[in-house]
Amino acid sequence: MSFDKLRFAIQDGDAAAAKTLTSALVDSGSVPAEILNQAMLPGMSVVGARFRDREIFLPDVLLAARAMKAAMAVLEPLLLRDRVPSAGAIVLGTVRGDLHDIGKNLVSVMLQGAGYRVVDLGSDVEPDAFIDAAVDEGASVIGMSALLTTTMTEMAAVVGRIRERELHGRVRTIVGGAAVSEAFACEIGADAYASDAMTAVDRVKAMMAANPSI
Ligand code: B1M
Repeated sequence: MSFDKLRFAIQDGDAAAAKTLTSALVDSGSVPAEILNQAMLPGMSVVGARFRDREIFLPDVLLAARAMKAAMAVLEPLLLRDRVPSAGAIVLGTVRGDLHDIGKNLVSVMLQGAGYRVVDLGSDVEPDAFIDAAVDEGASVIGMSALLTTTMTEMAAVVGRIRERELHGRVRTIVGGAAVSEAFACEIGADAYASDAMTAVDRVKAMMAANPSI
């Protein structure tokens, strides 16, 4: 079965079809990471471009997001299947004012798949809530996602609060999301940047190796 049908189901916001097609692809032996990278993510990219070009509107994006989540629900257990025992804890969330959580959820699944315990705070997370959770959970890494140019500045607020609370060097930060770049991460003093979920795992591994817990 081709990946195109699933890509179209996500673009069209058809959650039932997205779920059925993902299950069918899995049953026919397709590799979960390929389903994700060759059908689901390209589908969301098309949705983003169409929304930007005003070819579709917010309700269409919401439907596409639901379809993406329905497909992810099928893949998630498979991506987590080979999980190894916890290699450390990481606090993860989407920053204050930002409700986009699909990419953050993907990062969470990949990190869990790599053996990390993820404390997922959800979306619209206050700066100090990230830090409180890291202290409470003994997590040496805080991961932040931002999709809006208006909310990416919240990442700088978290980095600033880590310094003010004298936790710098003990709690490290990784940032990502469509609005964020390597240059921005450097500018705000974040410890790492990742453009995608797989790279996020590599960056977290490197940080955890240097500093497994606070
Ligand atoms: Co919104 N939205 N949205 N949206 N939305 C964008 C981000 C936008 C680029 C669309 C566009 O104009 N082309 C635009 C932002 C423009 C800007 O700021 N420059 C936009 C806008 C404007 C808005 C609203 C303001 C619209 C409005 O109300 N007028 C509004 C804001 C609401 C809010 O947050 N306060 C809004 C709302 C929504 C929905 C609720 C409808 C829905 C979100 C549903 C949800 O997440 N539960 C939505 C969606 C779906 C999108 C697009 C189309 C798709 C985002 C997505 O899920 N992509 C998006 C367009 C786009 O990004 N091209 C858009 C798939 C996902 C897998 O990718 O999240 O980038 P992404 O994650 C990647 C990497 O970035 C990285 O790994 C992931 C996988 O490889 N990554 C990390 C992500 N987090 C990471 C963290 C890391 C490391 C890597 O370390 C911790």
